[in-house]
Amino acid sequence: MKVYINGKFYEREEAKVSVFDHGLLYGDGVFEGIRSYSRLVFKLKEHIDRLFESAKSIMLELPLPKAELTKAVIATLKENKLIDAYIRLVVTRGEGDLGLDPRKCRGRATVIIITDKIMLYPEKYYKEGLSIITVPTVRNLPEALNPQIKSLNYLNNILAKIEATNAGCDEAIMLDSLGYVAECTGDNIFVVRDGHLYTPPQCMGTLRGITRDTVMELARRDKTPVHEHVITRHEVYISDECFLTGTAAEIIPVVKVDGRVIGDGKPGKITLGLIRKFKELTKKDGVKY
Ligand code: PXG
Repeated sequence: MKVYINGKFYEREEAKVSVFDHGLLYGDGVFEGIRSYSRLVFKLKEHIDRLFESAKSIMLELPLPKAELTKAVIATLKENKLIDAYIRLVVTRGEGDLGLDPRKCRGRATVIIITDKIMLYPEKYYKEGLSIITVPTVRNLPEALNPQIKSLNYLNNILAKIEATNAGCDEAIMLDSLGYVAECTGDNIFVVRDGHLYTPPQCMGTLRGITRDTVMELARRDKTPVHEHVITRHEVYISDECFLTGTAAEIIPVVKVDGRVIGDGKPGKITLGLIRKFKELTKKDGVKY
């Protein structure tokens, strides 16, 4: 497996960055998780755009333009002869000294592209659905570290994940600072009620997920009404269906939340329909390599 670092390919064992890299020292950097299906990179433009937006927000200048970065992703996939892949794009502030000041990194951001075989959750999760809980750790406040920034500092989500696994659950619902449902640790959340789809708006503690956007588009195409609206835990409990969306998980049904059975305790009809349509889309939509 070859890893791209700043324009060169390195064997996995040789793919290293400095211990003075501010990505390691401070989580100062941004990232994206992308997937390719049958040599088609799904929503590559959207991921590259979001990476640049995250970088702009933290005043991190990428050493290469979008077109070059796109080419580098494709080159890494080809170098590794991957057909179905998971792609991790990481940009750190670069090597500096022990001080916080990003100026010490002299604008030399580190660009890393790791590609691997596709990560799949166990099939049983998709068939039977997940059991999840709400955890005490609330999502980062947008006015502190905006969840729209996919930064390398993921401790907020990691703490929530730890709380979920401590309780024997696979995923966690994170609330925003007002107590509304924000999202899960690495996925967005949707509920279905009376044939309508609801997901929290992106303005509070919610990342504007690319899978989330795709699912909303697929549902609207199908004439299913979609609402970006605040959701309370109560509304999750009494929903007919619930599911999570993310690049890694794709669309995954949820059948139990905080001990409450959702709907009839099985993945719902609308959820299963969206899973099927999402699969069809990934087979034909994407950047070819
Ligand atoms: N919310 C958060 C907090 C995320 O990190 C999503 C939603 C879904 O967004 P996309 O654009 O992927 O539909 C994410 C994405 C992991 C992992 O290992 C998760 C993400 C990225 C990389 C790895 O679970 N998150």
